[in-house]
Amino acid sequence: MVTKTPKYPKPKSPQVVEEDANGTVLLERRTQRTGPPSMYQVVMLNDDYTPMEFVVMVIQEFFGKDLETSTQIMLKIHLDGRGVCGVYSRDIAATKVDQVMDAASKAGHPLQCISEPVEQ
Ligand code: TYC
Repeated sequence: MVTKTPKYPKPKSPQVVEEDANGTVLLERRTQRTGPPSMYQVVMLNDDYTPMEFVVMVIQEFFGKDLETSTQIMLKIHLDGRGVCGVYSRDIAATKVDQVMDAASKAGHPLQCISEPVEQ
């Protein structure tokens, strides 16, 4: 099979072409966004029952934060209702959520954790 190489370069991003009433052609360059977002944040939610020490331990163990950082994140969740524990690819974020939820339910705590796409 013969494949021809195009003689002109492909546009770097799609262009929207419009023509106004005077016949003027308008080109607009837009950044191409296809596919799902690439990074996800793991967000822990506050509740009234999970002990603070347990939350700090979970953040240290599953998100690799030191004691001081984990304590700060826990206090932010306690005060604001939610806090980001880490940012990962979609699969790793989902695994972190599973690990946290599993550890919490085994310990009998209602701690909740979710993952969500990072706002771009
Ligand atoms: N609010 C809980 C308490 O006062 C502590 C807590 C912090 C619970 C963070 C969950 O994600 C959480 N014991």
